[in-house]
Amino acid sequence: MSDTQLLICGKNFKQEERDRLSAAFPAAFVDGPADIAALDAGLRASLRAVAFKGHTAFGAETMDLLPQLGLIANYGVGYDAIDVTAASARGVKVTNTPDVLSDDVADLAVALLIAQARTMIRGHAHAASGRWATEGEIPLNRKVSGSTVGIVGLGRIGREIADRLAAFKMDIHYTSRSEKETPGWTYHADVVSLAKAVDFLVIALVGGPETKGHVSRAAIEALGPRGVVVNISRGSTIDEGALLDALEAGTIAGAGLDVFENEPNLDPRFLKLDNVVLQPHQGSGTVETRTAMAVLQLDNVAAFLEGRDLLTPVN
Ligand code: 8YV
Repeated sequence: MSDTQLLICGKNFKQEERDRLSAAFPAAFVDGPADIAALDAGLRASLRAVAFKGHTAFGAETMDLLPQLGLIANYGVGYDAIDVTAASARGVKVTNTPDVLSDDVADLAVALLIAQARTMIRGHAHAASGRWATEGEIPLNRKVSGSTVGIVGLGRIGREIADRLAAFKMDIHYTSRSEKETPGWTYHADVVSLAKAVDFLVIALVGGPETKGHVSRAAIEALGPRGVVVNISRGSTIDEGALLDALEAGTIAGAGLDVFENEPNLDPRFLKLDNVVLQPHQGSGTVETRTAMAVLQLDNVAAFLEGRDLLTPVN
């Protein structure tokens, strides 16, 4: 049997993140959960912790390949790729990286909303191509300050988004599992009622089976022709087919999207639209925040392997 206790699992780990983890603990590396079965059985038997980064499923069968597994430390606040019920049933703890990324994700949500409403992608192309000088101004666009926004999910990130948009003098509406203490924002018990009441709908839900398709075709229809969807959560939280239908037909005005159902392979229908602003799931993607996430993940691994309390357990 090997004495390596840590497995770094995820091809998207940056070299410095891998180096930081393996400087703290001798570690093995795989590209993703599907590669764990191919590891030497002696190594698998010694592994006690997995540092995980990615969005491919980490399920019960993978856990069963690691008989000493006690921790899956996720790089990210959203841990929908990990079967937490299966982990709990096996006595495996799961940790995530909350809070440290909320500012960045909220910033990107606001940026997507403004970029869509103010046609900034078109504006950039117009200025950068020289057409401004030859063709004159772009068409007038749309005022953001003072409009009405609905936040779907007023958790940590949703709250940061709402606080920012309140500074834009926007009228804030929201849905949440229960009504929250707010400075007079309007609570809606369901997403269709929320969508009916607002122009901008910002999705800040957790991912996973409970929220799959939560922003339904009916909610998208309720948003109406001035409606703009912003999604920084998971592609799964909205009915993506219904969203594409509405964007193509112009039954809503547009969308600003950082997440997609089948990312990084976008539905090709997205690529033909001119009423969307698309980003490559980069909500938390600043040097500062990704460093903080990596350090928090390592701190959880260290706490576990050294027998201390976990910092940010989810089960
Ligand atoms: C990812 C995210 O973790 O935190 C989350 O839930 O979606 C992101 O921050 C990041 O893209 C690494 O996979």
